[in-house]
Amino acid sequence: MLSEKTLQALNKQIALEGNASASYLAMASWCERQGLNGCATFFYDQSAEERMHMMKIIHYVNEMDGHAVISAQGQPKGEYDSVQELFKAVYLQEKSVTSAIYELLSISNKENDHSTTLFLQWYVAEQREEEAQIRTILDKIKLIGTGGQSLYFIDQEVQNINALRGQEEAEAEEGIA
Ligand code: OFO
Repeated sequence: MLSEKTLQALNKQIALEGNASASYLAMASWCERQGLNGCATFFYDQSAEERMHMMKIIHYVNEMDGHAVISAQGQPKGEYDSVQELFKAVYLQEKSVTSAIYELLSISNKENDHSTTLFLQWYVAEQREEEAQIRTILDKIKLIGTGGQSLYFIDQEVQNINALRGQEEAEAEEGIA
């Protein structure tokens, strides 16, 4: 059974994950129009992941006899001046989701809600990985610079990350990782 405070915070997190999914979808669409196919694939996949994060919380809340509420989402930002600006926005977005997860954890701790605290551990690890991945991309973007073919090389780097991610997922499915 969830306390009212925890339920409210979890419902807020459902909205945040849903917003993140919509925001990544808009970014994917922007990248696709720019011919950045590696980046577009990255964000389409990321959007699907965020939706999965949202779904996990919805199922958890309902399993705990709460009521998972789905709130309306505003239109996500769909235009960027550069791929650099876009990835900086992603990093800020992920950091704010991490803060929201920490906030949720401090509520569940205060409420002695061990089940929710345990449930949230997965999100803590996920956020750490996501932030690290975006920092890696930002570092590469900085190294590549803004020269003539920089967009091509940035897209290639992100495509390499997609390939690695696909490989890790396949290994995890086979129980290797
Ligand atoms: Fe939901 O993983 Fe980031 O935001």
